[in-house]
Amino acid sequence: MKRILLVLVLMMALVMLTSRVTHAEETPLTIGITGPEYVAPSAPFEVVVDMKNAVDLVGFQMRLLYNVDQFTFDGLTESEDLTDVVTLNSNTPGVLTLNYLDIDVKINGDVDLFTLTFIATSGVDTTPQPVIIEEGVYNNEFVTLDALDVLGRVLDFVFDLDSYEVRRGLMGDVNLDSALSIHDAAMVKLFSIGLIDFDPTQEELADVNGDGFVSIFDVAQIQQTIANAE
Ligand SMILES: [Ca+2]
Ligand SMILES: [Ca+2]
Repeated sequence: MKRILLVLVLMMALVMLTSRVTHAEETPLTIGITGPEYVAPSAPFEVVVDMKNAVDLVGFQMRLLYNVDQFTFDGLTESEDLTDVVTLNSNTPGVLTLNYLDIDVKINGDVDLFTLTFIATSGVDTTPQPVIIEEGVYNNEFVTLDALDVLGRVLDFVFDLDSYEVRRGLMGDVNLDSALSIHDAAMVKLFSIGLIDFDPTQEELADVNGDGFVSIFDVAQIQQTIANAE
């Protein structure tokens, strides 16, 4: 009887040990996005969709949504980290469906997936807006190959897309005419020496070098940008 108990205890210990190994905490596969903090009204801008903590990944299918009132989709450029073609369906405004598979190349670690180009609608909007979010109803899938080259689904993945937001406005364009000119440079100069007032939107647009202050350095950068455009 004692021996049977001992065997039972040993078996239980073994099961617990095994399950601890199998369920070891792993950082989930995360799909994220990076891009500019401000985007110019009516101008194209790029956001990079990346993947973190990939383990022997060979493919994915996912559907992403964007706000058609704020942005127009203007194309996809595939990352050099990918070895096959990303198939994109963007026929429905506001919806991007993406597919990728290359079973010959395993993706590991942190990689860029693709760059999406959007065009912001006109006007200034200092309220931060998410550019793309996950389509939660869609069956998003990520596919791995194990050591025996057996295909498997990644069940533990996270979309971190709506934490990235942009504000619409052309940096330096403090007179809000959607163009950068010497009038803007002059106004920023007058504000930096306290001769005129700006509203909060103008003050944010005036800090073109992003150091938190409106100064003569911003004026110089705006003048440089105008000179380079000529
Ligand atoms: Ca302007
Ligand atoms: Ca500044």
